[in-house]
Amino acid sequence: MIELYTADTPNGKKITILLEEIGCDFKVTAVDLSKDEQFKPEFKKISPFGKIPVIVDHENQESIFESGAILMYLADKYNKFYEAKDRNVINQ
Ligand SMILES: N[C@@H](CCC(=O)N[C@@H](CS)C(=O)NCC(=O)O)C(=O)O
Repeated sequence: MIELYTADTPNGKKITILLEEIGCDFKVTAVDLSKDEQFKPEFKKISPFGKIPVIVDHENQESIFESGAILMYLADKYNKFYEAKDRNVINQ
């Protein structure tokens, strides 16, 4: 299961959109930026720059930050929307 730490921002929403389109099991954990929750030491263990979005893949305990890196990880893991032959174009 994927856990998404996010807030109501475009960078956060783009991960939710991909997770919905993939149709995989995921859980959302809200991070309240207005309360500086992104700077809590516990959160900074998975997001060293204190930013959302971040995911934790509970299948392998891997955590990933940076929305582009998250999109690539998820598309690769679930083998959707990320054809090997089109990757350079998609990455742009
Ligand atoms: N390049 C990063 C940007 C992440 C980012 O700027 N996140 C913002 C919300 S969209 C954030 O966490 N802001 C809180 C802060 O800077 O304190 C990405 O694409 O994930």
